[in-house]
Formats: sequence, C-alpha cells, structure tokens
Amino acid sequence: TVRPGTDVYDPVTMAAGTPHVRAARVLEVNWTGTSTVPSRGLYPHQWSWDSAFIAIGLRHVSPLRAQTELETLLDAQWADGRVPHIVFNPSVPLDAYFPSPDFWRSSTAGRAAGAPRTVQTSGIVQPPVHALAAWLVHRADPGLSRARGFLSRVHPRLAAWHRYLLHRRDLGGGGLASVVHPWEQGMDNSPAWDAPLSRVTPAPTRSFRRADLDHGAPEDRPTDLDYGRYVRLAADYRDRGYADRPDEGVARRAPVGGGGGRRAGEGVARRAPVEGGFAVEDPSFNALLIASEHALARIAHELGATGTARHARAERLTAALVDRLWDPSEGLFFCRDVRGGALIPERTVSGLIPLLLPALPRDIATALVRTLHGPHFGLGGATRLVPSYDLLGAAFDPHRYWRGPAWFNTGWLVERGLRTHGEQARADALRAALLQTAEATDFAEYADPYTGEACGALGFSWTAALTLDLLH
Ligand code: 9WN
Repeated sequence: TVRPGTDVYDPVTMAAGTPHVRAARVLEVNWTGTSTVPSRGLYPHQWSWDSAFIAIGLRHVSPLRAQTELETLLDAQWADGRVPHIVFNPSVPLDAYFPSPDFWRSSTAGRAAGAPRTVQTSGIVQPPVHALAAWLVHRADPGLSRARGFLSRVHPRLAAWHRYLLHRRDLGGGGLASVVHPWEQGMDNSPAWDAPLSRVTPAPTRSFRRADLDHGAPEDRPTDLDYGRYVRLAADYRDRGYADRPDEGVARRAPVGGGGGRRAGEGVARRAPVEGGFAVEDPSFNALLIASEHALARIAHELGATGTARHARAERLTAALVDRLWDPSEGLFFCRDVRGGALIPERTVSGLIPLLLPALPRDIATALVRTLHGPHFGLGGATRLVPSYDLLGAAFDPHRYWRGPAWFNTGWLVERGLRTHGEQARADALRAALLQTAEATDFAEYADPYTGEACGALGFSWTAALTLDLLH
C-alpha cells in the first residue's frame, strides 16, 4: 500500500488494483491533509479549478474530504470576492513552482483588494466550477453536509465569488466575465490567446526561472516566449494592486506592514489602465459560470430561499453567451478579444463546453454535436478523445499542452454535455475512451488525441477524480 503523504508517484505500486482503487490511491497520495495537489512534482500547491474537479470525484470516496477541499480553497478568498487560482502551501520550498508567493506578493500587493493575511495566494482566478462542485458534493451525502452546515457556510462565499466575476470582471460591458490572463481561463497556451498575447511585451527570459521544466518535457509545455508574456501580464496586474477597473485604482506599492482591512476602492492613488493588456470573454469560463449559477440557485433553494432570481440570471447569461460568442456559420462558440473587439478565429475545445448547459437552444446544441464529430475535432472518426484544439488548425500540435492534446476535465465536461442533450450513445463512447485512456496512462495530465499516449505529469489528480466520477 501507499502511505498517505508519500511525495513521489510510484508507478509499480500504483498499477495494482481495480480502476476505482487506483484512482482513489492517486487522490490519497496527492492529499495534503486539507486539500489535494494537482500533482506532487509539477504542481505542489492547491489550484482553484483543479480542486473543484477533484471534489467532484472525491465525493465518491470521502464526502468529508471533498467538502474540506472546497472549504480550504474558499478560506483563501479575497475580500473583493475573488477566489485565487493558487493557494500556496507554506511548507513547500519557494523554488518548487514558479511563479511563487514572492512573485505574487498577495498579502502586500493585494491588500487593497482584500487578500488574506494568513495565507499566500496568487492574485488571478480560474474558472468558477466551485458552486457546481459544492452542489454535487452536497448531494453525495446530504446528511453529513447538513450536519456540518456545509452549504450554509459555502453559500455566501460562492455568492461573493460570482458577484466579483459578474461585476468587477464584466470588462466588455455585455454581461459576460472576462479573463485578464491566460492562466485564468485554465488553458494556458491555447492558440486562441496568440493574437491578444502578441500585443504584450514579454518579460526577459533571464528575469525568471521556469520550475515547470524540472518536471515536464519542454516540447510538452508552453514556450519561453509564452512564459515571458505570462510573467509580464501577471506582474503588471500585481503592480496595479490587482485592480480590475479604473475606479478601483490603488497605490502602486502597498506599504509593507500596518494598515490592514482596506477593501477594493479605498485609498485610491492610481487608476488602473483599461486599454492594452489582455481581456478575453471565453466560452468555457462563462459556461462554467452559468452552470455554477444554476447550482447556486439549487443551493439557495436547499437553504430555504427560492433561487428563482439566480436561475433567471443564468438564463440571461446564456443569452449573452449566445449573443456575444456564438458563430452560427461555424457551429461553434469563439473567444472575444475585448481589447480588439472581435471574435478570435481559432477553434478550441472551449467553444464546445457550453454544450454542458441544459437550457442551450436546441439548434445550437445540435450544431455543437455536429462540430464535435466533424473534421475539426474528429470525435468518433479521427479521434476517440476530444482534442483541445482544431485538428486541422495551423497551430495544432498533438503534444504541446493546450494546443492539441486531449485533457480529461474538458472531456468530462463534453461527456456531460452529450448526455444532457440526449446523445447517450456518443456519451457512452466518449466515457469508455476517457476511462480506458486514464487507466492506461496512469492518470496522465493529458494525452495525445490520436494515440492516447501519456503527456505531462502522471498521477494527476483531476484525471483520477473524474475517472472516479465516470465510474459511478
Ligand atoms: C498555471 C494545475 C494547473 C491547471 C491549468 C493548467 C496548468 C499552471 C501551469 O496547471 O496551469 O496555472 O503552471 O502550467 O494549464 O489548467 O489548473 O493543474
């Protein structure tokens, strides 16, 4: 057996047992006592959307751990409502992951936005899968959830999180949330970012050290040029106090020590620029927000409120998603470059994720299913998995991270979408391929969409967690 807390992935021990046992063991090994790391080597802290997917699988093994996973993340929420994309583990050496806490400086640079004082975090966000996860975790063991007051504790935090996204992040003015960094959307080097990122001056390569290359093959990871731009964007955001809008400008350098308790908008000394930078409305990010709005309505209902207003808001958001990001001639949703003002003509898996939404107009769901099985994504033809990017696209690369490989979280979301829209046979085929590939690759981070070959880290938590969910 593998002892909890063992910090290396051992393929020999991990290979024994049923798929359920093996997947549960990955989550056991990656459990820190209060949350689960995405992978022991490459990602040794807590990541936001990883924790949501992990909780969705963990609920089948330990509803208590699944609740704790989400509670630990929400304990690091900022006063302005944002849920940070990384919560740092203070016992992990600074050089184990870049960018580390001394880059983000949340407790000083993020003070005006209400960063917590007791824990170090990043200052950007990730997709809002959390309310959906909280609802599914509650449903796995409602008795335990009620006894612990789980929903009543997470509900106000999730509501503040959505409020942040819907108000502070409506940078395009059309009702959708924008991401201000590729890491926020979760598909770091998607070709959809190439055009908006080309306007960003990269930080010099020598100004940072890429700890990811200690664990991942360079040809499977983003390039140095991409990293230079990620660093520049994050450093600029940090240097304006993580302010999102001009009326939230804050002192460029928050004083170290003293002060305390200021919230966004207080102590205005400098205005945040609205031009330049990176701001994108992404279909997957917003579809997950909508799914989570519906989940939050159910949570509110469970707690004695009606939830009607929230369902209505989710429907308005769905209309905005269609209005702003749907391209009927392509049968796909696209990202909108808020600074440039136009849709970004790259076909990515993000454009398929709105299939998750039950209230999507019937003709749009039908067109998405057609696109998924057509030449650009090849499901059921050229591939058995869902590639992250257009198989025929100029930037396609079957191994380079989000520029082609198939990922398990997006595959799981598409599988749910197919089932939601009555495509049971297609959903069954995708489920079988996901399970087979997850097991054969020792729960790899991602896979070559043609061959199923493992890429990135092994023993990856959301792959194991979503395997558990598909097995139930
Ligand atoms: C940056 C943790 C995260 C995932 C992202 C994935 C990758 C980080 C990185 O790993 O991003 O946040 O260092 O590459 O792209 O989706 O949440 O698993």
